[in-house]
Amino acid sequence: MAVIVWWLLTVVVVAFHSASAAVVESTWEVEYKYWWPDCKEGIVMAINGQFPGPTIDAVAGDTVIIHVVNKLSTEGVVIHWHGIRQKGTPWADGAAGVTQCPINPGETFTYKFIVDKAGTHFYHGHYGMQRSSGLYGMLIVRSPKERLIYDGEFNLLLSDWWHQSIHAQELALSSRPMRWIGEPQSLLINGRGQFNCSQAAYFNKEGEKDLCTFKENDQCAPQTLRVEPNRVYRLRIASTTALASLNLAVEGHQLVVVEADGNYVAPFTVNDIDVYSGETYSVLLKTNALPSKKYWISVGVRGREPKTPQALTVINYVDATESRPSHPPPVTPIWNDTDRSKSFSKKIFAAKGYPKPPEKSHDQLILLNTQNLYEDYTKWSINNVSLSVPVTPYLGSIRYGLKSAYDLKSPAKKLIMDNYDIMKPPPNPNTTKGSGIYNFAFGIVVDVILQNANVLKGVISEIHPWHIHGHDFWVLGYGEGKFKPGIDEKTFNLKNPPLRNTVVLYPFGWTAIRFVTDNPGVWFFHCHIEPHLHMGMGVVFVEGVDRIGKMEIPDEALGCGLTRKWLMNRGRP
Ligand SMILES: [Cu+2]
Repeated sequence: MAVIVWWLLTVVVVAFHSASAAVVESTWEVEYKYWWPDCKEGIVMAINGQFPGPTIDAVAGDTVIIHVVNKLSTEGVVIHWHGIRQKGTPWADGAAGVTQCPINPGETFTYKFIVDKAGTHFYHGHYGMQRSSGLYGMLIVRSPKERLIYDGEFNLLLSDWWHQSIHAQELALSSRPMRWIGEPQSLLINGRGQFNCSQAAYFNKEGEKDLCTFKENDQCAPQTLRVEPNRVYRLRIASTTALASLNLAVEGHQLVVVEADGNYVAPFTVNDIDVYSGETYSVLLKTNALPSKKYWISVGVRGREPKTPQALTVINYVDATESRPSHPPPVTPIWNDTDRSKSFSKKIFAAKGYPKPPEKSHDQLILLNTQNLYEDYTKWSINNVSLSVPVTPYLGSIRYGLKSAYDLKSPAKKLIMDNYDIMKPPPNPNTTKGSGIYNFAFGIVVDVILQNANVLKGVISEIHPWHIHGHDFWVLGYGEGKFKPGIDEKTFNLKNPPLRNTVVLYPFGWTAIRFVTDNPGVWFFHCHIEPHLHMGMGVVFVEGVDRIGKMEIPDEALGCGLTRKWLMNRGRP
């Protein structure tokens, strides 16, 4: 495979704070709207009447100010800025119950934070399963000194879509017995998909749907990417799926992966790219195919048996004479070829110039991921605790020392796993529920080993993309089977591990990450699969309790639960 070099020899990480930093300010009204994301009418959570929400386009060092007006008539809302570390502004992270109270209907909350580092990011709802209802959009932070060379760019925000409302989905998952929500009806590219028809039906494949007849201005009509020949385009890809792991391919073109989760990576060339929920990538695409033709971009499901058709859109060269692509869309790699997925993950290394991780860690967590039952409700547990997020946001209860707001007992740092067989269903299916935290001193190095296991029944272990708030972490390695403490650490990549904020935990295996507790605050660390998080698959990290105790947190973030009471009396009994 030809190595394509459009990349400068070194990439220097610029922690940039420009003297000319600007303010990017908007007011966003969040409300339900009728919409046709996949040509079938549904309701979406729209921002200022748009779905997906508006793209934030800022430059590193800028201050972003978003006034979120909750125009939902009966439910609270928050917005999380996925990939933004919120240094010094943990209350602006937008995680309900962790960093703030949900914004009440009719009320406005102002998010104000600095985007300190360039990268491809997105934002999304983080209360209940609101992300699944379409509350998301892109968040692009540009570098004032961009090292990548390209002529144009496109955003591809990928999501999955159900016809059942999120309220019905939340109830189904919280029922006893649990009712599974099933696979998504459609995949969407920039909020557009086709449920009841196929754009590629003219290839007359057996059992295929009818050819789409949408009109250009329909809400489900795909956005064509118009390109000029022999140019380089940056595709900024983000996945905000509720469930689906995805694979994206561009017919007739290779992709050079250059960025992952807002960090440059050592460039490598692929024919297609896996994208898990919570991840972002930039790839460079050279338009060196026959310019008289049109080409498919296809997005399909990996990791779960796909029952959802591919999402499609088209790349058009300006002088294309074809009316439509003359080849069928790329075939998504077979869903259960986990080795292929792992080989992709293992190609990702930090670009030159990135800081190496500290040589040693001060603390280590081994987090066993299991599916369990709690009083016959189906739950996901971490070290035998299924997270139940409290009403009073941790950031507030820790700031004001309100110790009855959450469980003071921390979950286990590691289970005694000697006898636990991760290849089999849990011998005792029952788990516990809790709201305990992991408490870290400021400025230490923490390793987390995510350990996967078999689910409740059958021989199945699921994919879990884990996302951290307030940080990037180094991905030190992946392994098969059960992690062997004292032995597997020797395999860690300490030379050029990529910095990311989301990492996949493969079935029946482990994933190791390292981060520095350099950001005082309370940070969610959780599976980015929306139903899994809803069923308790997350933990909470508290960093630098003493520093949190001195923070000036805006009262507006804390007007609920015990912090509301505390603020009403300003601590007077
Ligand atoms: Cu999960």
